[in-house]
Amino acid sequence: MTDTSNTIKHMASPLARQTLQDGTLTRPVAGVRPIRLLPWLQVIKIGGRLMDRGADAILPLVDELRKLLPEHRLLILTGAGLRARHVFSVGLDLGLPVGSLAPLAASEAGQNGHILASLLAPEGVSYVEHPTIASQLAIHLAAARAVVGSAFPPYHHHEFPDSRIPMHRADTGAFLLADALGAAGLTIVEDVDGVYSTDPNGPDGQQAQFLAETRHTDLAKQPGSLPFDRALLEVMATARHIERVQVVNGLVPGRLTAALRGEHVGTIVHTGARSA
Ligand code: GWN
Ligand code: ATP
Repeated sequence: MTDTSNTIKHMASPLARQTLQDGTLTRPVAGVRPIRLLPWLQVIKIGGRLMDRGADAILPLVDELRKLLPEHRLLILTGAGLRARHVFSVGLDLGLPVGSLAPLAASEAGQNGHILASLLAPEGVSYVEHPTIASQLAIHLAAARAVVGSAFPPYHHHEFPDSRIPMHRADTGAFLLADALGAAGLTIVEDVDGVYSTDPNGPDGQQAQFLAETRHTDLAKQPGSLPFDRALLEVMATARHIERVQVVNGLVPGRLTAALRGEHVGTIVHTGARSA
């Protein structure tokens, strides 16, 4: 009988003998900054509320996106808008758990993506599914200058139980993806000029002050509503790559183009990420 004991391979692995619970032990291996997977990619999140406004808002934006294609390679992610708010109110009235509400709202974001992709189809732009974004984005962006997807994170029934309304919505999903891909930037396109001290369309709108530049930590201290998910501020705190996000008004032609060229035309929000 052959003695195989000398040919058995022992894999040397620095994490093999340690608990993964102790950060001080894993840090030498896990503490390094991840590589940027798609460093040339610009991610654009289009607000669901813009899509809700129909042709008047969508067609000029489609025109602007079309003209951006020779200059940039884009992942365009869409939000859910008013239909998701309606589905939340019906679902909450029926007592549905948050893990059931999340995919219902997510599918509205997907529908907006399908609409936008259809309008950009003559330029070779298609809607790509969540699993395709996860594992085949590079090949799709090698074939086309841009693709469209849903901005919602695909958490589904994996609940974050401290809220009855899904707390990780389209803005958080877009940021998580942009940071995970190590994208060049993220621009959030809204129906307002940027972030104000209070909702400019709310009852105290007269007192709303425009914030041209701010930090995620300052916004976390600001009470009241924001034009994006509050959970976005949490994920900004632990960002690895995306150092700033610009929130711009998609109802004003040229703002998105200027933002992608590095101009300051909305609200710049600084995140917790630091340049290497
Ligand atoms: O359906 O518009 O992806 O890209 O969160 O899951 O609720 O799904 O449950 O690849 O996986 O409605 O069917 O739907 O928007 O999310 O997609 O057309 O399993 O391409 O099948 O992670 O698109 O959809 O809603 O994004 O955000 O079939 Mo839709 Mo969404 Mo399509 Mo996707 Mo969810 Mo898939 Mo998914 Mo579900
Ligand atoms: P979705 O997340 O579905 O894509 P959206 O981003 O298009 O939707 P909202 O999340 O409603 O839309 O955000 C935009 C709205 O936020 C604006 O129309 C504005 O009235 C409101 N808003 C609330 N608080 C503020 C604030 N502090 N500054 C600016 N806008 C605010």
